[in-house]
Amino acid sequence: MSGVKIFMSAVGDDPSQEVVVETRPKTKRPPLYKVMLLNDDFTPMEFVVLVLERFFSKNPTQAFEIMLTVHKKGLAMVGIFSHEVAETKVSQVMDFSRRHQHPLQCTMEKN
Ligand code: TYC
Repeated sequence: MSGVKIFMSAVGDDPSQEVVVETRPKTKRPPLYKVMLLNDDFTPMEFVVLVLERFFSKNPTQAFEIMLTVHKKGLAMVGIFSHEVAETKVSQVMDFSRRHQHPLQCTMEKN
């Protein structure tokens, strides 16, 4: 345990009566969020591969494999990020897809 030690005197100022209370660390790690890509029947496979390369820094082989997993299983996790970064990725994918008139859906969920 790496908490702050609190020294308190139980009985007046008598140092022999001192007790040590070790607290739990108060710094909690922020939660992480999975970003998921969802399948649909209309978005072209090449477009999904492009999204994975552009917004998730996947190489062409990784991007193709993830796209195929989504196509076959219905969805796949494409990355895990802080809340702020996950929200940005979801917005970027949704905006990009909408601009190209594809129904591709991207969501985030608490890990
Ligand atoms: N199912 C789509 C097709 O057959 C391809 C696709 C893959 C769409 C992954 C979305 O997240 C997706 N054209």
